[in-house]
Amino acid sequence: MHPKILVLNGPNLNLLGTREPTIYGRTTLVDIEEACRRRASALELEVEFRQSNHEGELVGWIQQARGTYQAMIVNAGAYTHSSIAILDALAAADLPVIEVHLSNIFRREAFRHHSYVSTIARGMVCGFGGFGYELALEAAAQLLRLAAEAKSPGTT
Ligand code: CA2
Repeated sequence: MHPKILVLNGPNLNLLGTREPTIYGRTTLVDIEEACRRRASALELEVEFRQSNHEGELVGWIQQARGTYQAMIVNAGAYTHSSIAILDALAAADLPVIEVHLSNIFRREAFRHHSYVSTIARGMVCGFGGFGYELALEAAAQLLRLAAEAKSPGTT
């Protein structure tokens, strides 16, 4: 069985490709999900791709991730900069987290420069649009390979 990766998307990301193309481009979230599926299959990973506009729903999904998924890729949208509830849930899940943002949050307004998610993430990809999700999958695959190798040296 392939390792399972949960890809979580926060509020307003369902609007991708339909509004504000100068900031977020013309790619839709469905396009990004399809690209993730192709990349995951090449990397021998399984992906579950979800989006919610509700903080509590995201927290619920994160709480349920333990035991089912081996890593999470998280674009918490605006909750990145505000949600201690999402941070606490991610910390409790105790799974490797890779943070993704479409835009380079450090080139934008000062309030986007702080990320609660970053305080527990293994790493962050930002500024590469939807392609960043594929880079995050590559990083997840590598993290999981290294963890498997550390557990049973010489068998992978
Ligand atoms: O760059 C990112 O991926 C963000 O997580 C996107 C969030 C923003 O609040 C973060 O600071 C950075 C916003 C997502 C909103 O997406 C929209 C897409 C199209 C039209 C309107 C909003």
